[in-house]
Amino acid sequence: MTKPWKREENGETIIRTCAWSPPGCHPVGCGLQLHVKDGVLTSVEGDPEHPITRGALCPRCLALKDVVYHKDRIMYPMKRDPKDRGKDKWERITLKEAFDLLEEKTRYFTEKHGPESIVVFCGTGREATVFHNELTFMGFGSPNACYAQSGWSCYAPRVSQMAYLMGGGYPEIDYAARYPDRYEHPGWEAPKYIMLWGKEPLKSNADGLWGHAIIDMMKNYGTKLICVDPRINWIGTRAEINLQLRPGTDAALALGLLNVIITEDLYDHEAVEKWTFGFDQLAERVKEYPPDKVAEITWVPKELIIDAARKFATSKHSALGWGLSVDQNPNGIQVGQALLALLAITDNIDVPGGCTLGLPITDDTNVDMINRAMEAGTVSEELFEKRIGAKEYPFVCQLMSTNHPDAVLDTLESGEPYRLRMGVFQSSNVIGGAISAAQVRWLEAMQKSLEFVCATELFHNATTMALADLVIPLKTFAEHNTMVESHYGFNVAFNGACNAAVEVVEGVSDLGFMMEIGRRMFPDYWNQFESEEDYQSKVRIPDKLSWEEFREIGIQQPEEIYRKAEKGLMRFDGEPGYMSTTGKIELYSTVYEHFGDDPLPYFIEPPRSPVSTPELFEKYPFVLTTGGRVYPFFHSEHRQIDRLREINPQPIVEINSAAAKRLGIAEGEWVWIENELGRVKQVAHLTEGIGERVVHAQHGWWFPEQDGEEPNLFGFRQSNINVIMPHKAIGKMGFGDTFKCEICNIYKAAEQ
Ligand SMILES: Nc1nc2c(c(=O)[nH]1)N[C@H]1C(S)=C(S)[C@@H](COP(=O)(O)OP(=O)(O)OC[C@H]3O[C@@H](n4cnc5c(=O)[nH]c(N)nc54)[C@H](O)[C@@H]3O)O[C@H]1N2
Ligand SMILES: Nc1nc2c(c(=O)[nH]1)N[C@H]1C(S)=C(S)[C@@H](COP(=O)(O)OP(=O)(O)OC[C@H]3O[C@@H](n4cnc5c(=O)[nH]c(N)nc54)[C@H](O)[C@@H]3O)O[C@H]1N2
Ligand code: SF4
Ligand SMILES: [Mo]
Repeated sequence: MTKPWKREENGETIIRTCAWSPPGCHPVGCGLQLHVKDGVLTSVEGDPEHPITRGALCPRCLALKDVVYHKDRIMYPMKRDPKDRGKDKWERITLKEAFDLLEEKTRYFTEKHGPESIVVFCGTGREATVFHNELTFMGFGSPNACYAQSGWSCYAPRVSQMAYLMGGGYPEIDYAARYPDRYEHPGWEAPKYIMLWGKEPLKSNADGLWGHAIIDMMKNYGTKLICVDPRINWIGTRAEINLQLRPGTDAALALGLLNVIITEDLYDHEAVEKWTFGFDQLAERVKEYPPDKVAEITWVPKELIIDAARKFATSKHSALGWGLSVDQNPNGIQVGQALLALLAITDNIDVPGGCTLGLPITDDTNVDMINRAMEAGTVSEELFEKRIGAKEYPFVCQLMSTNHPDAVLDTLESGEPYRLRMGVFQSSNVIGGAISAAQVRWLEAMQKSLEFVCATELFHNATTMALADLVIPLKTFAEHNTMVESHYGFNVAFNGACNAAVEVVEGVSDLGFMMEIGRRMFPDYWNQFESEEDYQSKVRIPDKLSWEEFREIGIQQPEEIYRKAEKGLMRFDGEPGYMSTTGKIELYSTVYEHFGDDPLPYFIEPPRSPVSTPELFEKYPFVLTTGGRVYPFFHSEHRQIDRLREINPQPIVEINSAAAKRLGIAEGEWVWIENELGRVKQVAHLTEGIGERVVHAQHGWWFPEQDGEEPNLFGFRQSNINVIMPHKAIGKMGFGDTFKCEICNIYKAAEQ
């Protein structure tokens, strides 16, 4: 018998809830029980009745209380005189005054310079993300929604590829996510092999895949692992095969695997015949990638490539978990295409123990807000066309409805085609945080271009200190009601209720922020919603249940249906097949061709690499990959939470032990990581788990304990790896960056 969402026990109120943000996490919605006494959160524990997490939590949720009651938390709205930017000089104001000021500035810039002069920045996965387009188009009436990672290189590339190649549906490992009885469910099968491609789900729980589900399947059902990762990470130490590739050569490796499978006739002829388009052309293309050549490119031994291909193709069924490394690669569009081909030709799509598919996304979701905004009259088609970079990068900007990140930096610097004058930061610490490359350029460009800046935040950081004129505090997920939808709706495991348990700040939730500015700017539309809960019910909760009805259910898992293409569920017209131009999964992409790229997957070297720039590589003789996730932090967050910081006190760069020895670098020493753009300092960690020619640096580093004022800005210039990540190292179609495939030199820092 499931417990109610709220109960009294031993003088405490216990609230069952799903976790989300803030503090940051992806929309995974792990199950929590929040204990409250006299209006104060006293403890946090896992919820054993949550069908997926079953009581398991990672350290960040266990430290939730430390975030909620942290001494440095922003407790009330604050404004600052623009001449004091960079100084810790804030004036407390009321929430009403904060929104009055925001409204006044929004009206001023809209009337004087056009709504396109306002740009709304948003980062990853947090609640703000699902409202980003809506807030921009229907709150501020601007077309410029910006996710500032170069090449929009997170998740969007993978989702777009699937939309272009098969009309939607995001393939995810079948870990029995949609069954209330999970692994016991009749008809579910465990994958025989899981290939983890540049993904470490134990640490990242990325997007809506829980790493511990993989452990469950390995322990209880004998599932075996193939890891494709330049590092042997924790889960890699349990893998049967590790393909330790040179960072950024993923497309070559995927094409090599396809070569083996097609040459040795290991593919599923019926699946190919019925559900794919362009197999013969693909078969021709992969001839260019025989295993010995691929071994040379990728640094993966030929025998391992052949072994992995055979095992993956001949085990019914195999699943693939594809991670961020697919996106953070200028060649990533082709990596995704080759990986989808790998699944499709081995009949591992939408089958038990293979990869499940989400249903195609319909218009009434939050994904494409533009139609709703145009209907409500908050933006016009003409205004929408003014999105920065939309004309240059249609492959990115049409489907995402946003602007192009790299084009935004160009515009901030040049004022062309028009000047961006007002910035809103909602869930993105663009300066000295995680998202942007060439961070000092972003800082200087925004200082020059943005005349008014508003940020919603939990804590001050380099972005608020350097730029904000107005700061509005955020309620954590323990302080507001919302619905978390795993995988952003692309392959939903469940929808869960996040229940408010305590009141702490004079602030807003992301939805509350949007509704308040929306009501002021576009009352005709926004006044239809009485409250945040009413909005949730009318717009987000399936079947439009009321908030009260939904929170009683708590967790709502959609039905699992395999082989949806056969059943006509992958097309809006109900016909069998997929919603692509050809009605099939396009191994040969008519859409890539239309946008001017090669319709077939191919490998291209990263812009800087031992092969593409051998002379530069002599000077910078390591391949650099960055940003592998760690338990205690979500991007730039949590650095001020002592219990979490203790786990990872300083920024760490991983170096192979033998290579470090040659360089005279010992464990725990500060080293410089240097490239053409400059250098940053991190602490060396020596390991056998990474090849001798590769290093891995952590991302998102700043030091909340240091001076926050200019010029120090919490010391981000010292250690934040994105200070030396390049601007616009993007792919031909506009997606991808080189965060996981750069080059650098490493040497001991004189001062330790
Ligand atoms: N704790 C925590 N969880 C998070 C986040 C966080 O900041 N902290 N961030 C969230 C976000 S926004 C995202 S996008 C996800 C990302 O989560 P994941 O998709 O799991 O990605 P990463 O952890 O960045 O990297 C996964 C693995 O890719 C390997 N790798 C590096 N370069 C390459 C390469 O060139 N090719 C291949 N094949 N592998 C490579 C790394 O060594 C690493 O082990 O995590 C989410 N979850
Ligand atoms: N070198 C390198 N850089 C990377 C990566 C990498 O692998 N390597 N990964 C990249 C990836 S995949 C991503 S997605 C980006 C992420 O980049 P971002 O998502 O921009 O992450 P942060 O810099 O931590 O900034 C997020 C801010 O939002 C605030 N916040 C937290 N929760 C909420 C909330 O619910 N609402 C609102 N309004 N604010 C909230 C936090 O306090 C924080 O200051 O980083 C990218 N940067
Ligand atoms: S992944 Fe970790 S931090 Fe995120 S919701 Fe789950 S337990 Fe909390
Ligand atoms: Mo991300």
